[in-house]
Amino acid sequence: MQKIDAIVVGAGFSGLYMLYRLRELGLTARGYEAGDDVGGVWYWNRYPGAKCDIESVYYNYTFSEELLQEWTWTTRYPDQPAILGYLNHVADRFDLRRDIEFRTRVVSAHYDEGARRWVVLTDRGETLVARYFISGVGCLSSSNTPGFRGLETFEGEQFHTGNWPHQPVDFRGKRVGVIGTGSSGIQAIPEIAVQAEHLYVFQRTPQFSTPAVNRRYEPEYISQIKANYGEVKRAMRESWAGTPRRLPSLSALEDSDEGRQRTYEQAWSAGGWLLSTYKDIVTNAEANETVCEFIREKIHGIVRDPEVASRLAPRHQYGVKRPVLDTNYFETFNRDNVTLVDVKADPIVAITPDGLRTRAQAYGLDTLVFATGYDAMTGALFRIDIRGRQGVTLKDKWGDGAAIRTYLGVATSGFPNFFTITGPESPSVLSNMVVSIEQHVEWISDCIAYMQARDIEVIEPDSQAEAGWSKHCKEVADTTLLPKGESWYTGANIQGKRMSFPIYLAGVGTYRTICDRVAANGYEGFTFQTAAAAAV
Ligand code: NA7
Repeated sequence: MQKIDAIVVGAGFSGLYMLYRLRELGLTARGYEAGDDVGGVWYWNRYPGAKCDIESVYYNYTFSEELLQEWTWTTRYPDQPAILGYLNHVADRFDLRRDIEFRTRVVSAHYDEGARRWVVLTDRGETLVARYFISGVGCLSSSNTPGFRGLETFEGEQFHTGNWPHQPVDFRGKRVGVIGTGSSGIQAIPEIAVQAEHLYVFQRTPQFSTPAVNRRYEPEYISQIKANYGEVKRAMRESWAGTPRRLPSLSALEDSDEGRQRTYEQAWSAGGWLLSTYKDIVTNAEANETVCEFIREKIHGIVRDPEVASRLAPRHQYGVKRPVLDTNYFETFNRDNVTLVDVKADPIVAITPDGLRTRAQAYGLDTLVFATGYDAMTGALFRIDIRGRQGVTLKDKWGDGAAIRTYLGVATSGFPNFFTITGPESPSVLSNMVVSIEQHVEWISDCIAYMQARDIEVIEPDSQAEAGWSKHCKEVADTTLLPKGESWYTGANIQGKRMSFPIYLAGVGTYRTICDRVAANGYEGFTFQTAAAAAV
């Protein structure tokens, strides 16, 4: 049985940087990754059109000035191959692969209270003992394929966007069905439509999507950013969402009708989300409705068939389901080879050997694409049998009707020396993930360095501090429209999952200040034990 200092699960943005920092501290660390190589979600999400909707120049690590200077993004929004290329470059540059076991899943991690160590078992039968157990599993990495009746009988090819083959899929001459119109479906649909003989889009909930207006970067812009990365980095870290953009101080309701129209038109033409057009888009239902109305009108302006346009026009509030950025999504429904099927009105009853059957009709299909999303936030953590003190599983503590409880979204009581990078109740998916990941990794490694320097062996949040954090997280979320939405944010997309809103919404700048204050105050809210087991 091998003994090491730390085990890190996942080799995406989180795992790679965590390994780098642990190595800097002189610790022995091992990473485990189910994929063949580095990349995390960007390793698996290879579907046509897969792209990040944070602008490239902000979607990278900022810890190394040399890395910032030597890497050059070519387009405003990075596509999957570009991001995977970047992460491969990082892994090579810092020689990280030598500490990672690929094609290996962590099956279980049990805390041994006597030894004060995590005993970790992999699907290759390897057992390791480590002081620290660190999750870099990501928030959107446990894919969800609904249990449609007859799924296994389908005789054509089927794919999930979150686990796409390495070779391009050829849709030419095929009748293709895409189920799901979230970010993945909306990115893939225009790309598949230009190849397929016919594309059927099975939509349950229409989604708000605005143009990305992706483009190649001008070399002058890149030079300017590179010359100012220090300032850009500071602005990202102090911001709400992890990009330098600031929220305006004007309410949508204070502006005139013409002013609002102008603002929304400008934002639509510039590309990107319309969330930060006014200060109260996600906090005030009336303000929110003004932007919903604008986007619905745009959809009616783009889609020629008014009936199809109506079916594509969302009725929920903008932002309560994650809004999407697209390239030619609504335009795609003007093509003769594309059919929109409303599966809320006419639900899917079964997958059949030769296609799919809704209540009213049968659709012959050669290829089925599931763009049906993820068991977000907790799904990937629950896939591992994680047991803390007294054998309590993380699932017992957080799942099956119990509520998620964390301290700062980075640790949870009863699970000593267990850290969750961008865990539930941190800003995570409502921020630029890379900024949040860097902040968590740096906070965790500083904490470990603090412990090592003081001969502290065990850290664990106390349950009162934890209850306080969860309450605060909920209070902040309740000032917005988001917790009531039926979305993967709240777990409403997974049958039987308890609805909650485990995302800290005060913004990455505020969150960083709180985490830094906790550290500066000797990690207040945590308890420590020294090697001699005396509480300090
Ligand atoms: P999402 O955003 O969860 O979208 C999943 C889509 O699949 C959504 O349209 C769902 O409809 C639909 N869905 C899920 N289950 C079913 C069933 N049973 N029948 C029909 N349709 C279904 O996942 P994505 O992969 O697109 O995006 C996830 C995130 O990754 C994204 O937000 C970015 O942050 C990156 P619903 O809306 O639930 O009615």
